[in-house]
Amino acid sequence: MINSSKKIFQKARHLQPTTYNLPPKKGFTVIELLVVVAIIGIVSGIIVASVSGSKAKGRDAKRIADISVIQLALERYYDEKHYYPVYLSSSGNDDLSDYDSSVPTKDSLDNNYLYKVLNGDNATACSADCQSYHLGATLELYNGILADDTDLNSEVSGDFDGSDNTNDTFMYDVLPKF
Ligand SMILES: [Ca+2]
Ligand SMILES: [Ca+2]
Repeated sequence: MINSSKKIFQKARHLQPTTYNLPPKKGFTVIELLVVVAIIGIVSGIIVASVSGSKAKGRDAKRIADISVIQLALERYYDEKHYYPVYLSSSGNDDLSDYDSSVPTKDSLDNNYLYKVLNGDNATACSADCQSYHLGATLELYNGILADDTDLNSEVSGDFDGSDNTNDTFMYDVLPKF
């Protein structure tokens, strides 16, 4: 073992260092640096956009879920009183949130959900003993659920326009389920 190590050492001593004719070292050119900076900018822009897009998607999912929660509470209210509350939340006495304070009335960005009581025809204004309602939330991104929502534009004073514009307005709106 010691002998073979010695032999290897002796062989290694006779090896000549190898030299290569490498071109002289150059730094990056300004253009190369600019290209790298531009690529980093584009990549980080894509990452930021996808992260903020997924956050918006999450907020929209919560809005859609909240609308279902509100609808269920509205039906419980209706079962008891045989009419829908005039407001989701206000200082008045006939509010859904007075009936059940756990029901969400705002999204995570503090925007109120949209709500208007209507008569049973879904086309005329109602102020008491209301038999229908129009409920909605503005989504941040297009969502497949918009293909099957109500899109009601009743033109009743105080009601919101439930129409969707596939470019910029994603208004998820519903009427009573039953
Ligand atoms: Ca729609
Ligand atoms: Ca709509």
